[in-house]
Amino acid sequence: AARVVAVGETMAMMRSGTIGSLAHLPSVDISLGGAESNLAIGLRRLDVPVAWVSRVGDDPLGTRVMREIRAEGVEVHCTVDPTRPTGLMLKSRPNGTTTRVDYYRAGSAASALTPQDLPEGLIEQAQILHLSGITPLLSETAHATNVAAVQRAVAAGVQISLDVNYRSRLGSQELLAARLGEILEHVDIVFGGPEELSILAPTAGGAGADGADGAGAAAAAAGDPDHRALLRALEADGRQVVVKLGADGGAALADGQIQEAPGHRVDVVDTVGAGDAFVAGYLSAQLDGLDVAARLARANACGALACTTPGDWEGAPRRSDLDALLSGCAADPV
Ligand code: KDG
Repeated sequence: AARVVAVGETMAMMRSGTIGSLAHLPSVDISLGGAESNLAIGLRRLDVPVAWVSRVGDDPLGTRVMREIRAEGVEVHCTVDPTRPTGLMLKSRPNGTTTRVDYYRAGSAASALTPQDLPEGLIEQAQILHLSGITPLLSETAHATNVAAVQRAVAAGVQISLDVNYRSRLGSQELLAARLGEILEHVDIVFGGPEELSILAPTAGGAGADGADGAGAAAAAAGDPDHRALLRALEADGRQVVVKLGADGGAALADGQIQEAPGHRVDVVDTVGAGDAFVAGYLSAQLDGLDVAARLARANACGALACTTPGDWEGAPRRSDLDALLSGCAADPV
């Protein structure tokens, strides 16, 4: 049985590796991206049995999304919706320093997620349910799906993990705070960049989260909220709060103690998806029974390695990649 169940939208992705506007480039590659399936793939590569729940359209891109995720060894539970298309995301590099993302996901199949899409017994048998702050901004029924998943996890004594993953194009911080506020008291592990955590804990300072890439990569920018204060502000009995600090690594609050771990220096090719790999590293280490320091160390290694290849999930490491990085053999990233 799956030890982790992740719920959320995965979009087909058209991406161009060449610098230039999509207004002129002659070709793109096809891939896929979705924070929760990125996390699922990241966990599977670290040998954790994992299931992913979603909806796709009855179209070739939906088939492709399911095939690719299945091919990674993730158990796929996807409703195929004949009335709506699979969501689409365009990723391009207008110039050498910018990645541009355009969504075509309004009205997508996954935006119509409902509690009926959650298979009977799946969450109940898992150890961790993983949700994100993307789903509640897709639609009211998608939000209701997150709430229903939480209710089922709580009833079955399953731990709940939440990655805030704020996507400003999907809705306001106020709406996200209100919707996540409905489930937060049940969340056992919260992940986010400093600005994302401040959406849940506005009194701890800082505003203006920009979750453009989910990697927390902009975390070191001047004016960021104090991450230790944020961890404390979200502290609750038995809850772990983990802040992603991009190139600076991460910090976690558990059992009243704050642990910090520095990031790895790697040649960065693409930071998108690094935050998902970080979470996969953390959760897999927890499932391996490792302590918080070792969870953070693995999370940082996974986040760093995910940055060394293009793509949102392709660079998620296997255990051998982690061993190579931690023993210093990965000093020449691809
Ligand atoms: O976390 C990486 C994601 O940003 C990407 O894979 C797509 O889920 C996605 C989103 O909503 O941007």
